[in-house]
Amino acid sequence: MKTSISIIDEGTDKMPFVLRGEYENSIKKAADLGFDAVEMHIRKPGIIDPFKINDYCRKSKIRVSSIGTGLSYGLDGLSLMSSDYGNRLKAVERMKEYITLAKELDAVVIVGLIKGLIPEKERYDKCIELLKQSLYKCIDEAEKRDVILAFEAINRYESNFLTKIDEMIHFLKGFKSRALNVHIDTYHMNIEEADMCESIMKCKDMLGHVHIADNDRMYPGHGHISFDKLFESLDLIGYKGYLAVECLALPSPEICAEHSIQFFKNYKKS
Ligand code: LER
Ligand code: MN
Repeated sequence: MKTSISIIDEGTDKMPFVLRGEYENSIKKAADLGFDAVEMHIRKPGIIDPFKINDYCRKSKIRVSSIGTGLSYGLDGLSLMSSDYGNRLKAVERMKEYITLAKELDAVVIVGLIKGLIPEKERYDKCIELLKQSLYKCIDEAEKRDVILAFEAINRYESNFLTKIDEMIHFLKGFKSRALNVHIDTYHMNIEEADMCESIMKCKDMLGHVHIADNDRMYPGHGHISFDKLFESLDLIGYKGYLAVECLALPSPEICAEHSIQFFKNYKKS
């Protein structure tokens, strides 16, 4: 079981990212707590120096598991399916920057809200076509650089399509690309999936990344998700990637991070 924890430079209380502040400090904090990696949520990948990040990681003997891209949608409004050509182009360019950075950091790139949302009154098939056009460009870049794009199934209250794992698998298979993987998040699964273990089994050979949060989006162990069963299913499909804690930083980032690593340690012992 490889563990990771989400980090962000500047975040609001509502964002489900744990350690906050300068990446350098969070990387050290995560390593001191015993995490194997950090998941970096980044707004502007173009201004991040990968050599510095790799240096911080080397000093602390920790890795970067994944790069979160949602801030480009949430803060900059970029959408890979925008009906505005300029916006779509910027979203693709931003994705290419994430992919370039991910190559340097040996991390997967998460594709979640940057896919965009289908606007009310807009035709589903038109939006999906726009998304596909953008994705073909991202896939080219990802394949060229050998970077995995991990597509997150996000629950119906935050997204309005590809909310279920089944739908996501079907969508991704259509591209026939080795660069595309499914990304599951236990918080979203608890809302969308009838049987979370069964859904994990369906991801065999296609699972690229896992987010861990309890049903109330607090740290694992706070709510009622049966993580041991989910971890067994991940073992059964041979998942070798990271379990990245992405949850509300409550009651405080530090307490949340401590509870999370303790949760993983207790699981390993049992
Ligand atoms: C991002 O990974 C996520 O899970 C979404 O709910 C956006 O915050
Ligand atoms: Mn998530």
